[in-house]
Amino acid sequence: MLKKITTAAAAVLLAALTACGSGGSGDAGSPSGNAKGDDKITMGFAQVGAESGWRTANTKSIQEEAAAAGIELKFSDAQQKQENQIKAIRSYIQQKVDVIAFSPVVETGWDAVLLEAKRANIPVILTDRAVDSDDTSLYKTFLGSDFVEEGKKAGEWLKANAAGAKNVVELQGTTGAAPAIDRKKGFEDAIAGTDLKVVATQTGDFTRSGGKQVMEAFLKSVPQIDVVYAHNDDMGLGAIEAIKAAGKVPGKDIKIITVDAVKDGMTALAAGEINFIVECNPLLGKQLMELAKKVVAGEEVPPRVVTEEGTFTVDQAKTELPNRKY
Ligand code: GZL
Repeated sequence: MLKKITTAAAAVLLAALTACGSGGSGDAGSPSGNAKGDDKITMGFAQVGAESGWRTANTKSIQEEAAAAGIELKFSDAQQKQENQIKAIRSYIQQKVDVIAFSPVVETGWDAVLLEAKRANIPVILTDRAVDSDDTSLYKTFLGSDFVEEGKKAGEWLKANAAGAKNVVELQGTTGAAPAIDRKKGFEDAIAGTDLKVVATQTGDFTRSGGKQVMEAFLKSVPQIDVVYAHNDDMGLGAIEAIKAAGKVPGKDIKIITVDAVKDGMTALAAGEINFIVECNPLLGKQLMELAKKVVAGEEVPPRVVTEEGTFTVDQAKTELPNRKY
C-alpha cells in the first residue's frame, strides 16, 4: 500500500502547490522547458483503457490540458492490461520523452519498468491510481483521490440512512486496482460494528456489463439483498438493469450506492434509481500538466497531491446535474 502521509500534511502540501500554481509564470529564473533546452515538453501518457465514463472524462481532460499547456502528448490506451501499459512506458523511454505519466491499472508489478525510467533519467508522475512499491524514488508524485476516504463516505452515508437494511452485495472494481482495494477497505471500516454486512462481493471490472452480469448472479444466489455498493457508477448502472429485469425497483426495493458521479450516474441518482454517489474527480489534466512542468524544470513537488471531491444525494443531484462537465 502506498505509504500514506497524514491528511494534514497532504493538505499543507496541496496548499503549497496551489499557492505556487497561482503564482502564474512567476518562476522567473527557473530553467524553462526541458533537458533538451528547447521549450516544448514531451509527455508519454499510458492510460488504463476506456472502461468507464470516468475514464473517458479523465482521458479528455489530459488531452485537452496538454494542448492548453503546450505540452506534446504521446498517448496510449492499454485496454486494462498491465502488459500493454508496461510496453507503452518502455516505448516512451526509448523515445526519450521528457516526462512519463500513467494510471497504474493494478498496484503491483511496476518496479522493474519504473527503474528503467529512473536509469534513463525520465521522471514519472502517477495519476489517478497508486502503486504498491516501497521505493518511492521511482516516481516524483502521486496525483489522485483518497479511495479509502471515498469508501468511508459511502459506508457512513449507509449507516445514517440504512433504515433497517442488513445485507449488502458489493460490486468490486478491477481486481488488484488501488480504487478497488481501498474503496472496499474504507466501506468495511465504516460499517464495522453495525448490523450491515457484505454478504457477497465480486469484481465487475469497473464496466457496466460486468456490473450487470455479477448482479444477475447475486439476484439468483443471495436470498435477501438490501443494498448494492458498487465501486463505480458504471457497475451500478449495470446492476440497475439486472434489478429491473428481476422485477424489482432500484433505489427502493434495493438501495444503491456508487462512486464517481459521472453524468449517467448523476442522472440515475436524480431519478432515485441510485440513492447516494461519492464523487471521484477525473479532471486531473490541469494539475498533471502543472506538475509535469515543475518536474521537468527540476523543481520540487509534493509527494502526494489529493484531489478535491464531494458527495451527492438525490436532491443534490437534481440541482447539480445541469452543471456536470462529464
Ligand atoms: C478512480 C478510477 C476508477 C473509476 C472508475 O480514480 O481509477 O477507474 O472510479 C474507473 O470508473 O474505471
